[in-house]
Amino acid sequence: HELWLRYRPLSAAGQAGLRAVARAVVHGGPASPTLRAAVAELRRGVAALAGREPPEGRRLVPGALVLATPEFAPAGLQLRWRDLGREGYALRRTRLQGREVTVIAANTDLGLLYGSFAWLRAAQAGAELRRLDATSVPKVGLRLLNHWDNLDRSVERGYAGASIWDWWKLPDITGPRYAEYARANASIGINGTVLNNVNAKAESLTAPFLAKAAALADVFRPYGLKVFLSARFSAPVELGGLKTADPLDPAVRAWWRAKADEVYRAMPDFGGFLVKANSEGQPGPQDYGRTHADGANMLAEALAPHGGVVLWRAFVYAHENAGDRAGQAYAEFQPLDGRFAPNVVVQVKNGPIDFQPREPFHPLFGAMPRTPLGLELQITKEYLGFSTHLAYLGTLFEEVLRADTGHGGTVARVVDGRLQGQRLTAMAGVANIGTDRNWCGSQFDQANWYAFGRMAWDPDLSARAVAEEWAAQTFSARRAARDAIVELMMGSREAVADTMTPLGLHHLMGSGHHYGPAPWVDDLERPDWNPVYYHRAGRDGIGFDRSPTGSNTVAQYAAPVARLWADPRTTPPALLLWFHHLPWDYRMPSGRTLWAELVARYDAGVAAVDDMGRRWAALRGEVDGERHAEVAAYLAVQAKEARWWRGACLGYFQSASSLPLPPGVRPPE
Ligand code: GCW
Repeated sequence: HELWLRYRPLSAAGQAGLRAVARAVVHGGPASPTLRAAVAELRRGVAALAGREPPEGRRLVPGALVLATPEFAPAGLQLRWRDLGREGYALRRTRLQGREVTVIAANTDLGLLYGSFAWLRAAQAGAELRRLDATSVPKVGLRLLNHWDNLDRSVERGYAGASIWDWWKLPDITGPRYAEYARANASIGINGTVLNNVNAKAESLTAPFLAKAAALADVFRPYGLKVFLSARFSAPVELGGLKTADPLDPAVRAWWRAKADEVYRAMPDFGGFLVKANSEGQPGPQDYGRTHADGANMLAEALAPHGGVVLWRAFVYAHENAGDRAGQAYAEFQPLDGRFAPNVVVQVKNGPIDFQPREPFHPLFGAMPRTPLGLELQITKEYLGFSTHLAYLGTLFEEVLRADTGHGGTVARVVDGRLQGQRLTAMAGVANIGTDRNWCGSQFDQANWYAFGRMAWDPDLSARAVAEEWAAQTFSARRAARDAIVELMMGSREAVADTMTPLGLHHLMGSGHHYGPAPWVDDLERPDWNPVYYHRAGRDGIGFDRSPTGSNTVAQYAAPVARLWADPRTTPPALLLWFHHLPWDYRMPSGRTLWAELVARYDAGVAAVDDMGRRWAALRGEVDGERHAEVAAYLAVQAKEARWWRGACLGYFQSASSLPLPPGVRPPE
């Protein structure tokens, strides 16, 4: 339960090397709580890694770790402070006043804390600490966890126990766990957290709950973690007794202004509101004939005097707008480009449907150049086998961040603001954290929290580099073992995509819970909840036609992308059935028919999961027995369920295609 902050002892040589560069932790004091956290982390980390705790001091002794800010910069230190911004840091081995020291430098104490964690990371990665010269500044401003935690401590799409927010005992009892949570977030650069579910209850904005949130904010503050809240759009009616929540109504606007003032009295550094409006039955401005911009701007006006932001979600769909669900967010939001107040971020899920094992990137990225667009990723694995299946999501995050939008740059460049000159930038990850002893429901799910934080700080980090860091800190710094774990992680998400929804299929999961196969379901109250709506399998073929002959939502992409994906011949096989409805005998690039390819992909999924099990078994002895056994047990479940998926999907699709299984393929058990 120490997550990636285990600080296991280094080898004897490593320990000697580390001691030599960490003889003391030197700072200028008087120490703020944040600086105290940095000093404590360095001392604790070195003590555990090197077996000796460095003393804290003020004198520049040889081999010191020096925490420097512009106010406390040892004579002789030359740095381009301005380049470090508010949260960045520099790590530099240098000679100061005739002594070899390591400087961790930043403009703020929070930068020092981030730098301290980075230095400890480098120490564990076996970096050459005597030649350190690195600078890092976060590329994205708001790096947020979104908890879908309810006030009764249930967690929507949470698979790691109950909510860690013990609302009943707050605000008086804050326990050690909240500080551990904040510390873990700081270690990977996460600087904000939305405490409650986007399917929000108005109660979360009442005085008693604000006091509870404020108690958490007090614990989080030293770690640079700001509190945000999900706001229910109709709160003025539910809490304020108003007749309407119309965003253009002066009384409604006044209510929100007063509410914002109250929130900031409780939490002077409150981050802002996250809002899900007019989506899946949630109230919103469209209930009053207004637009998303009208709603967001009203809240923005209330928060602006305090420096708060509105994160307004673009995850909207309603079955009244019959047609292709994948096109609704673009249709509602793109025309509003340029109409949002400057402190509004439109928060867009990575893909146009809903956190599937694979989706194309969302067509809004790049298409709203005058609006800050935040990227919302899901860390919790709602559609990827909950916490029982192993799927490292770093590769999924990397795939969307590196996707070329066709608007002149990648999704990463839109999100970090560089492509379109945005200064307000955000990445959000739907948290997978709960009361389970391992925090996340499984050992490997911790990697997804880790990867989200690291890639929000730097969207250009590779999934592999992040997996290497995580595996070394979490399991083993021994190169061979680490690499074997990384290999297993790198293929794991593809294995899940093949197991469940290969070739661009999507939303075949059991209704409601989203676990396990249910491609046959066709009787839910909303057509766009039925798997049959998405796969459209029949005698004639399979897939959702989003090309010009179908819903044509492919046209929402920039021309270079739309042109490629409008034609099955130039659509990557991994997205083929997302954009096209094709006959079963369609010839794939592999030379197989589509039907044979589908069978081959489901087989590949099973084989990959079996292979993960074998690779993990070979690591026995490299990983402590308890965690080894736990992961092995989970992988056995996954192997069983990969067969369940293959059998159910191929059996069902065969009933639709009426084709025999391709020669040489055994019927699924
Ligand atoms: O599809 C969904 C999930 C819902 C979730 C929604 C959303 C919070 O199944 O549980 O609600 O996405 O993102 O708003």
